[in-house]
Amino acid sequence: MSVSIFNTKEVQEFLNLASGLTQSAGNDRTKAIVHRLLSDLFKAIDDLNITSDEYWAGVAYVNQLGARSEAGLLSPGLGLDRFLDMRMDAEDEALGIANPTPRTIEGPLYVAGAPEANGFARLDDGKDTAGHTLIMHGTVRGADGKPLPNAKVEVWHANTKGFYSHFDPTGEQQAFNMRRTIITDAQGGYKFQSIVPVGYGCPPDGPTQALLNQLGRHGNRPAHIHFFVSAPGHRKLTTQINIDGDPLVNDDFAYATRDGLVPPLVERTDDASIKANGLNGPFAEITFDITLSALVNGVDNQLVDRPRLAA
Ligand code: MBD
Ligand code: FE
Repeated sequence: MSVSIFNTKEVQEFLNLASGLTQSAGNDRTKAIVHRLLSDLFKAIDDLNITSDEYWAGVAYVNQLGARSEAGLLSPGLGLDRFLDMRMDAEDEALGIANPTPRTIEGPLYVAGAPEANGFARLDDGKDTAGHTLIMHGTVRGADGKPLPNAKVEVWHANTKGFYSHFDPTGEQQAFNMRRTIITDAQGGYKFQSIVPVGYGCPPDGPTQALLNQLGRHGNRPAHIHFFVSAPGHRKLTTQINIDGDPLVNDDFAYATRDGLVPPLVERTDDASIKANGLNGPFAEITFDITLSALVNGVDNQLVDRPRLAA
């Protein structure tokens, strides 16, 4: 039996009451958001005839999500991170702002406080012996197209098991392995040595993967490298590159792949290249230039403040 009570005066007044709209204390913005989300949930329960059993499974699910700290993982999995990016892109388009290097999602695994280096850094500690050496470099440019010395390039990526330091269930990685902050040199250049990462997979026994299973979806990302790039007079860029050739490049559960963010990966086997990089064997090379956008009326109008781990 299906009933529909959402539009009754009784339920509408109840929503106002439960959202605190009848109280002078509290926060008006919170009240407006809670009123809207609660109303949408009540309406969905009515429209879809969501059963009590389904509802309580949902409550238990939210608890599991918190217990496993996976809210920040489900969010990109359901496309919400990508949607927020789409909104920022649309805002930029409306303002006539170009982003020569596209933004893409931050993801849940950034850690503030990585060691800083000038111009060049080695990201990995050499202990991931399955790793294929990677040399990545490029020039950071300002909105005027000129190279930006002293720009800050924050970079973080996973190891060959798809695990990030500080979030590695094996406990194998030391703090800030494969995380660095590189300050660009006088020519706006950044460069790092690391290993080619492997794609991330959601914890197979976790609540995010459980919901994805219900949706008939996988929970894997192509191999990728994250960046925050910032410089005075410019907006902070949050982006990633995907490792070219990864079979999931166009099938990312977190929807972070974008045109312009899959630079070619070139295998270098010649002695000259190996010697020029101080290496002793073949390596992969990625060249990736980054162009920032200017502040808008003197401010970064899209700076994202979110709770982040700081070690
Ligand atoms: C990641 O490494 C990531 O970047 C995102 C968006 C989600 C899960 C793991
Ligand atoms: Fe990631």
